[in-house]
Amino acid sequence: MDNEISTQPHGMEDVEIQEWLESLDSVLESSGPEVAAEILERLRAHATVNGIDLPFTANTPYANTIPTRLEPLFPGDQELERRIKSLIRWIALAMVVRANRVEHNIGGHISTYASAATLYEVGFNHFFRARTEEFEGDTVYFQGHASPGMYARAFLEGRLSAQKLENFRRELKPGGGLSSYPHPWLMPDFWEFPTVSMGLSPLMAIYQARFNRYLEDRGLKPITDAKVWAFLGDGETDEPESLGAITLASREKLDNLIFVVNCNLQRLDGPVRGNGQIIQELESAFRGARWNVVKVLWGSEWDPIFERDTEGLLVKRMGELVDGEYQKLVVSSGAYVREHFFGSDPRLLKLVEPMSDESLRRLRLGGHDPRKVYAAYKAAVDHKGSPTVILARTIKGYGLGEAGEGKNVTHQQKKLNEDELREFRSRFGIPLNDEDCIEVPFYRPPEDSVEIQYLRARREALGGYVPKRSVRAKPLAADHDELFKEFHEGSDGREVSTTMAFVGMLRKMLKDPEIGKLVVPIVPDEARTFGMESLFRTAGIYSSVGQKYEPVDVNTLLYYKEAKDGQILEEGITEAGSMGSFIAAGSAYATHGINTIPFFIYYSMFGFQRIADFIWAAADMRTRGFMLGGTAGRTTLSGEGLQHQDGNSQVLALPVPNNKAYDPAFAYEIAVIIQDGIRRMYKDGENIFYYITVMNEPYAMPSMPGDVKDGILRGMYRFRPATNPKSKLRAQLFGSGAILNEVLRAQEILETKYSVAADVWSVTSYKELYNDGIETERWNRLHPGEKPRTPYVAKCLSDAPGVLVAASDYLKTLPNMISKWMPRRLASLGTDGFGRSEGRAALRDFFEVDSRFITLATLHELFVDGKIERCVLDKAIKDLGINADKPNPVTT
Ligand SMILES: Cc1ncc(C[n+]2csc(CCOP(=O)(O)OP(=O)(O)O)c2C)c(N)n1
Ligand SMILES: [Mg+2]
Repeated sequence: MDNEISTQPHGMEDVEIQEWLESLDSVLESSGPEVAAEILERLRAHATVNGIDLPFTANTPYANTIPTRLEPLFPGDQELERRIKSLIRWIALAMVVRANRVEHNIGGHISTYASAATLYEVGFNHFFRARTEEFEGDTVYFQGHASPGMYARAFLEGRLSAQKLENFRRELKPGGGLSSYPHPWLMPDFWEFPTVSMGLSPLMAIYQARFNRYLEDRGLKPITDAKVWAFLGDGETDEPESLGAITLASREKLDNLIFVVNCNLQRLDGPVRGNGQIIQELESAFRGARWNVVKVLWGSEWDPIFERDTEGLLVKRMGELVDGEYQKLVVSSGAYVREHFFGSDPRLLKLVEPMSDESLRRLRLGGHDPRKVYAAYKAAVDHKGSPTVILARTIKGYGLGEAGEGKNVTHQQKKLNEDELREFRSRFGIPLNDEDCIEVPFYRPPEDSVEIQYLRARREALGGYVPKRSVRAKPLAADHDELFKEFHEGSDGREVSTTMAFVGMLRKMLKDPEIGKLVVPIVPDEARTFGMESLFRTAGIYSSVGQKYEPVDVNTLLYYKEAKDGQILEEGITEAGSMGSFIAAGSAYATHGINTIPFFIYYSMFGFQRIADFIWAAADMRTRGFMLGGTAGRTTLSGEGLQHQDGNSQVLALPVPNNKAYDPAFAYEIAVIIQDGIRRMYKDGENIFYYITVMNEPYAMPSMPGDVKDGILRGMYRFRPATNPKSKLRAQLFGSGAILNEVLRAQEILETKYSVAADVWSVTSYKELYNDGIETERWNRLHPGEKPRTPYVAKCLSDAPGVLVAASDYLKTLPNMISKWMPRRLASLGTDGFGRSEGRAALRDFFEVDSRFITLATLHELFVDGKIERCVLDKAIKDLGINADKPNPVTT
């Protein structure tokens, strides 16, 4: 095992090693740890030069990182803090037990908080600074499953009523309840960060800490020593996102970031690493990534034993055990510990000879000892130059005894029987008699009790209560008619893509006196793909160290300019990380009171499809801003094939309730959507965010045909009516995004070749139309006595004659889902199926969404209605060059 330290080097006398150790001790004493470290480093280099092959290890021994002699004095009243913590333990447990008595299987977690109580309480009493007028405050990501503990504390603080606690996990009860986990959407005055989808919060915290530096470097907020704390489970670190961004944190020297990993060695089903050591594994990962790692393994009761152990036997023994053994040991009797742990070596046994079995049983782990935890936190906040991770050993279900302490089933434990409740009560000294305690009341000492007074005083000293969410940014004026006007006028025949049009708007927004500074462009290594490289030079790419090299392209106009006050967040190839920045920037109106407006532009297939859960968390967090899915559309992106061609994202955006999803075709549509979005989010304070697909197919951008703004925003408007509305053969064609041009071509073919007069509608958002439809239906259902309302789609089409045909570059389900509000049957064309490596024309033929297929679908609808003869249809298939026996793109 990596952390083994040998006590019997080959052929070396004990006395020799003792001499080496003593001289190191004396250097430590006389010159301090830095000099001692320097000597060791020199020795290591010297050994390597002389051919000694030292094995690589990123691990330190299985021991506390901070030696007892360097522990700071604990500044609080330890006994009082213990009593407060015990009360919180009781209330947190009571919430879960009571909730499950009323509603069987309502759930909740006892054992997570039980193991983490000391980790949180030391933070609450001594470290977490609240947001105040004068100070931005620390940012804390609370582990989702520990939420009962946070509620219990807020109850003691007088911030949550007993009724709210009673309704834990029963939010729909009269008077409201408490959400199961941290959800800003559900408790917007309390929770700031959704953390319960495991693995998201570590990454979000890293990007939050980096964004804080970005705001400082760009002069948008003062430089402070505010910290970002993230509390995670050890099992949670298996999620790839958890450790996925840790090198960014060290590269950026984020010493404003502290991870606390609650190492109870268990996850839901059983041990995290039964056959290994999760703490050592995490230590090497974080040390390898150049984090400052602080291990808090053993409580103060162990200190005298270590002191007696001059041979390093104890550390060696500790390094030998696997977590599965530890899990058993820490909840076993003193006699068992003596036999199975110390009994492996008579010298070890001797170390604990003076101790009774009872005192062996009471040897605490580091994460349950406030003094050790305080020392670790203090070291973390004082540390400079790199982020810190604290690996704190605890017991899952601490204090639950037979009800689940350290047991594999403990994660799911929600009920305690009478004996177990009494035992828990006694163990933590809750002042309730045998009878009362069975009711598991939310016991709160009187307001003037020392406990409540102390608790309040500590929070007062730290600026107020945590967690607490408030919107602190002032609304913008958001008067941007001038800014967006030019985009209403079309491109004068010049062929541009909607991406280029968007980049033009972004460039202009960056110069705007009100929002210029607030715009945060975010890109995951795709700026050139989107033609954004001109912004490198003008806006600069953010780098906390500026630019230490002369870029290879310095002589070109658009050189790669990195700068300390650069505005663009060029994240590299990480959509997840970019989303972390998007969330930090899009929630800064609350976290920092700053209205930063993120524009995150990325390859559309790698958004909702790849990082949907981050998007869901962003939605929960009331994040504001614009996500732009670039190179969108299954047939618009040519050549790239199955993995890149996106016909999905507009569908995948449907489930996110507060996400506005648009598939615009023209520059003026984008301008209208963005201008209105800024107004809604940053002036009116709506908790929405936008997803806009932009394409790379160039075509002439038309000017806005009259005042269609309302239609653009609501989801559809008539873009080009038929020239001959009196025609006998009529149709309504619906197109979106780049496929709108195919629809317009079909309109022409239908008119010139088949005498069909078609109106063309631009459908900018099927999602908006769908939401309007279901809301109207709902209202009508609930108000049968009132005049029924009409869905917007139905209103638009009330006097629109003819057959109905829709075509989009996304799944057919999009048009289909609004067809029920249309006056007649709808034929839908879309791009269900895998993409292909091909050019646009071939792709549109393959997926049957080009002008010929739209024409055919229209004629077919007319045929079904008995308006045209079969022979017209047969001839059309031939004339249009359609292969009727081509394979079905959905299944090939
Ligand atoms: C992404 C995700 N997958 C699964 C779960 C379900 N889940 C909730 S808690 C848990 C175990 C947590 O173990 P750990 O991270 O060690 O936390 P502990 O409770 O031990 O502190 C699991 C699997 C989840 N919340 N999120
Ligand atoms: Mg765990």
